[in-house]
Amino acid sequence: MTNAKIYDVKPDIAHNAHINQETYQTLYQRSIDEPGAFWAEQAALFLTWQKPWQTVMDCDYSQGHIRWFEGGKLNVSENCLDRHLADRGDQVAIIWESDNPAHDKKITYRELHQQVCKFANVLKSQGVKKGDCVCIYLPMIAEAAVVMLACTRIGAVHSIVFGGFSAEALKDRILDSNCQYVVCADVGHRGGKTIAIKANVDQAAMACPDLKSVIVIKNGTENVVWHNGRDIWYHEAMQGASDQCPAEAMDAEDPLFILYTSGSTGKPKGILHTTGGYLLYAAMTHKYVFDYHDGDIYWCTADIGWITGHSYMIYGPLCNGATTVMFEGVPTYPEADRFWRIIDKHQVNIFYTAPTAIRALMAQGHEFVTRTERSSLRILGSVGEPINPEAWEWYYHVVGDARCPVVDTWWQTETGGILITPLPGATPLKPGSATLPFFGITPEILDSQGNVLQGEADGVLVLSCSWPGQARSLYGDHQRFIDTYFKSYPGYYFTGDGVRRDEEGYYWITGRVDDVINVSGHRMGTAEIESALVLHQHVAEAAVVGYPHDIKGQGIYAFVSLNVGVQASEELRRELINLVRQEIGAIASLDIIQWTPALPKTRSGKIMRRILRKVASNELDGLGDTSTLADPTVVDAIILHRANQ
Ligand code: 6R9
Repeated sequence: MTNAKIYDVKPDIAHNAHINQETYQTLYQRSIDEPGAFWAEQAALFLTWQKPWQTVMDCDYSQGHIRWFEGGKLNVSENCLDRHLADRGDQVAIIWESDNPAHDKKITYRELHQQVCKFANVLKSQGVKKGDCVCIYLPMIAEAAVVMLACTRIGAVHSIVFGGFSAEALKDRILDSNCQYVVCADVGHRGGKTIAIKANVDQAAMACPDLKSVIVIKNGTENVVWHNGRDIWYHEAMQGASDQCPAEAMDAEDPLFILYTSGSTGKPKGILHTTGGYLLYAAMTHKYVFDYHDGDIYWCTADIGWITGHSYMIYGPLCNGATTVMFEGVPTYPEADRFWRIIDKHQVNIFYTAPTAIRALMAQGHEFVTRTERSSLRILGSVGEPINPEAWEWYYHVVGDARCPVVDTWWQTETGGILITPLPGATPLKPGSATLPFFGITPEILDSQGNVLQGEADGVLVLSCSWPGQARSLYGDHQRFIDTYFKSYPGYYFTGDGVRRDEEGYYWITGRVDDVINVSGHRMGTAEIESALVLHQHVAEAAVVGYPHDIKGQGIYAFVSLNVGVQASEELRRELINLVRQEIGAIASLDIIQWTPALPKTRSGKIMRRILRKVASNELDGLGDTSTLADPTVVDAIILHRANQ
């Protein structure tokens, strides 16, 4: 990587930036040398506390024990709303852009505050108490922000389930987090299509006996099936609700939300984030990574169902008093210029999206971009998976007209906020590299034996120090938290990602080193997909791996062996694709199914995924040692079938 292209910091950006090259160095050093003092200063700077904390941090990775600002009291909705009212009550907090380009709406901080207080009272009237978990299953409508903030106002814990997940996946998540309340919409709108939402809740609810109420936001015109005594219309409940609701004083370490993400085993993990540290980290990274200034119009295209939507569409921006754009639709509807049109329409200054979207739009040709102005843009961001240099260059040159730094931000659901990233006024950019650590972040690279590698190196990415935004546990399973993140390399948080560090100390994320694949920026456990496949009566065994895909980053490749006597057919292929979509959701769409008489296994019966990954990626020369296989001829058969596809 010695010859990687470098884009120097732009003088005009550096001139106005919160952080320049020099302040980055000084502040970074201080954050490492004196973390206690550094984080205490930031916590006082970014947040309004009802009561100061006693201890800045108390962390012991061997026990998965992570605590920040214990004893401190604050409320998230108060930080995101109330404290802004005096200065910016009439400023727009949320610009909501409908799927239909003719519709949008603007909600001021004062209006948002009022709606949040009202809905907090609705939740209370339904019996929701501090510490209760509320499941949110919503499309990208502005009310989603109201519901999230209303939960935080009364100390309820939200668990957002991405609207694209199936009824089955929703049910698993409702049960795992013991949610007794669900907030949903009747329908959603995406790309001109109507998507059933409540019907999925109804189906999930059949297996959730403890569910007390379902609050439904009316978002469409069609009639929905109604369950009297359980279902409540949001608009009706809001009508009678008071707009006065004191914000609950929460301890910094009280749970804020649970968000499910895939791991390398079948069961999704309920990542638990708490109040003070998470909010501080989201707000601080939002300000510095995007060089956010008062008055900027900021747009993150992520769905609220993912961590990026939580931290960088809602909590970080609103905590900083920003105007945040929320888009209901898709980048290609009505045409492939929709993103750029929205940027022009709302004069967006900071734009944050995913490589998969960039690649998909790049494939549509320059014209969709160049026919728009985009002159308001100042900063571009990328998140979710490694961005290939070609897509980076297109984003930089075509979308940003070579004016706007691209911040390639590496982080995870578990990290709460961005950990490795350029800062626009401080970091020279290398296309494809997430560059350098944020304040307080200490990445290390380990070899497979757990030795720390110095200088230029290639290995697994771990972090030695904690930071305030770090997850605190897996809901209901602290032991699994310890086992997943702190066991393999004692003393470190294990990220599950591979990484390379170049001669200038820049980090290049190389992708997951576990059985997690990243499809269009969505994390998926291969085990979850396999479990879905073997539910089919004709399937004997299945193994799923990722393979390089031009648009999605990784595609899903399934090796399936059928029961004796069953014939493979096009119909069966379709059935399996539908089965996986039904079990997990539309994001889990199989790209390739290869029928195989058997799977390559070791003598102890373990599937040799390494070989399957190579076959799927068409790297047939580098299959490596196959001598430990119980039956090496299986590999030949698999290769033969691949060649015939
Ligand atoms: C924020 C988010 C986390 C996984 C992570 C890594 C991949 C995210 C990346 C990136 C390279 C980037 N990832 N950002 N890889 N460069 N800028 O995406 O969270 O859904 O939990 O996924 O995504 O593999 O481990 P999450």
